[in-house]
Amino acid sequence: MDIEKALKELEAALKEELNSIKTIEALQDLKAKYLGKKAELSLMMRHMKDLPDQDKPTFGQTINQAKQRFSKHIEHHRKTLETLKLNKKLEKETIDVTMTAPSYRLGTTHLLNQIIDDIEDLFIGMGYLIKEGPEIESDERNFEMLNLPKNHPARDMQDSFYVTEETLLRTHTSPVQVRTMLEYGGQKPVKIICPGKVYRRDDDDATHSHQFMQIEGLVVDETTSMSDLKGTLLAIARRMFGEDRQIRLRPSYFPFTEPSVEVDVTCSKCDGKGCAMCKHTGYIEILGAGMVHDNVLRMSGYDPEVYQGFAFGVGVERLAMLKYGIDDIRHFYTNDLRFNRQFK
Ligand code: FA5
Repeated sequence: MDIEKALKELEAALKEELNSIKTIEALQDLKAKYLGKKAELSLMMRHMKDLPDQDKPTFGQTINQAKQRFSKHIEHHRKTLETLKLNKKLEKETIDVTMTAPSYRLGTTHLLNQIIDDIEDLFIGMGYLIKEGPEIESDERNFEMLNLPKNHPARDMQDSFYVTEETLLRTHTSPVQVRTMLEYGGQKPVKIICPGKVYRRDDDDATHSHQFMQIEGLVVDETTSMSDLKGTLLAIARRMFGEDRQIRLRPSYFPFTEPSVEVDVTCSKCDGKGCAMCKHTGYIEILGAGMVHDNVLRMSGYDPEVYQGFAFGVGVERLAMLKYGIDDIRHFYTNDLRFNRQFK
């Protein structure tokens, strides 16, 4: 058998067949046909045993060289196929950078968080720390340690959601006052604001929600006076409603402060002249405040003979409603994006 001739013919046949191979899978089959165990090349190898010993090495070498050439042809074709496939894929995935892209609306910080951020910014600038407390609070810290013992009639001012007999969803941010004073061990001055969610069993209407936000403020040291409180409240009023606002304090009652005050700000709509928004009084009520009650200081470890302090608590929704003329508190929670997007 003329092995050289046979191999040449086989190689020519392989090359011919390769021309019509268009897929990797078909190439795989062709490879098996020409280089597999049952391929002609492998069968030729079997003839080796019939050859005289001196011819065997040349015969083997010739077959192996043919094998290498066949493999090369197949591999070369594989690369060509892969390049074609990749090019096709890239062609399909071509990006037209000149096309106009769909526009995405960016979200905005919720108005209530904007107000909180703004007030935090104001108070951080005055050296206050920001403190937070849990929304599920003990009856003791929410009421008792704020001078509201069990069965105290003033508890009716804040109708509550109890979780167990001794725990409830906090009705105000004032328990964070207690937590901080206890943490400081009655030893060092306190200067904090505490923003957070609070809960009351109030019926939802245009101005009341069962869940709302408050920001509490507390300063305790050896010299704090009512005039410091008034200056601080004026700073809040001006930050929220404009630099030309004035405030007035009216006597009020909170069990945890003595004296207690309600704070009104001159109406920003009529500039204090009287209009529908301020019910023709020229003033709008914005928050409750007072000097920390001796009992509260004492219960949290501060000696009222040495320390005194002021505190205030403001409803964030109320501030936002007054600032932007929002007529219904429910807008804050119904998540109508058209409402939210107005406050970029
Ligand atoms: C308090 O919660 C006192 N802890 C505030 C305080 C702190 C006074 C420190 C003195 C010293 P009051 O119950 O008034 O106070 O609530 C404060 C503010 O929360 C109100 O002015 C109002 O803006 C807001 N608020 C009260 N109830 C609701 C409600 N159901 N929905 C929305 N806002 C409310």
